[in-house]
This record gives sequence, structure tokens and C-alpha cells, in this order.
Amino acid sequence: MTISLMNLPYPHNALEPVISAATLEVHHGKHHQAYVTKTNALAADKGMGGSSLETIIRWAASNQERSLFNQAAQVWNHGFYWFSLSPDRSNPAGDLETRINADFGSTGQLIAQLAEAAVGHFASGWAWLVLGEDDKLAIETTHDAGTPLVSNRLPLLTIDVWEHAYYLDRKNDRKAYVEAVLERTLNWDFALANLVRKEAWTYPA
Ligand code: MN3
Repeated sequence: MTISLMNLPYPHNALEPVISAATLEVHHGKHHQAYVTKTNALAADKGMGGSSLETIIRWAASNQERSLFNQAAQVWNHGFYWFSLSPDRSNPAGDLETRINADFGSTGQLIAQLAEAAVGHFASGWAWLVLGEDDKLAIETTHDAGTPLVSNRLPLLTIDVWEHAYYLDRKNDRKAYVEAVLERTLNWDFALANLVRKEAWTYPA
């Protein structure tokens, strides 16, 4: 078994005008595909070729296999990112809404803090909404391929802040990309599903 490039959960043009079809074609078809291809090659070299993506990531993290970790974690992070976006408008509901109000005061305050973290993150990486070990919602950023999958925090949503996520549409204006994503395309239903499951999302086999 090898890792596959998962399908996007929506057509390439579904997120326009927030994210263009051209960006998604390159981001998914070229960048995500390249991470998949390199993960399969490196995992096979390490005797991990038959393992699930999550097993490969955790093994690479605990064995300081940096190259494999970077490629494999990027495969997982991108899959999680595709589901963190949606063309269908949603709002925080259920236990997620309750926790947002308790831990941030309001959805607006959460979004403001997430925007600040995503825009302010230095260089390439990811901005996340997670459920922390203290059972409170939190915002964090990770550098490069870093992922809360290998922490004790439960990932709920992510925003890719690598330049390849927005450069075709926004040039260097990360703020415009982040604000549009936060306002229009965040998939709060996915966040709630992750929260309710209480286990990390798994990449489609
Ligand atoms: Mn990316």
C-alpha cells in the first residue's frame, strides 16, 4: 500500500474568489502531489512502505527521520487543510460553539486571534485551532511541516500560510488571503466533527 493523492472535497473553482482554481490546481495537483510522491519513495527506503500515513509521521518524528517527517507531515497537513475549507458557509455549532464562547469570548474574537497568528507567523508554516491538553481551545502556529498530529493537542482546523497557498492570487499579501479565508471559507462543521471524534482526523487511504 502506498499513500495516494486524495481528491479535493470540492471542484477546483469552488472556493473562488477567495482561492482561485489556478491556485488549487497547482497547490493540490503539484505541491500536494509532490509531497505524496516523495513520502512514498522515502518511506519505502526506510521499510515503512506499507504503513498508514499517520504511522509513518509518528515513526519519523520519534526516530528523527527529518526528511521523511517533512514530506509525510505535509501530505497530512494538506489533506487536513482541504477539509478545513469549504464553499458552503458554516458557523460554529454545538459543543464547539459553547467552547469558543467559554475560551475566546466569541467567534469574532477567535477569528481575530487566528488572523493575527496566521498573518504574524514568520515564514512558512501553518496556523491551527486545536483542543489543548488542558481541554481548552487554543491557537498555535507550526513552522514548515510541523503538525499537532505529533503533539497531545487535537487539531480542529488549519490554514496553510506557505506562500504557495496564496502567491498566485495575492502575491505577497498574506493578510488579504487569511482574512478572506477566515471570513468566507472556514469549515466549522469539520472542526466540530474533529472535536466530537476526540481523535485526530485520518488521511484518506
Ligand atoms: Mn501548501
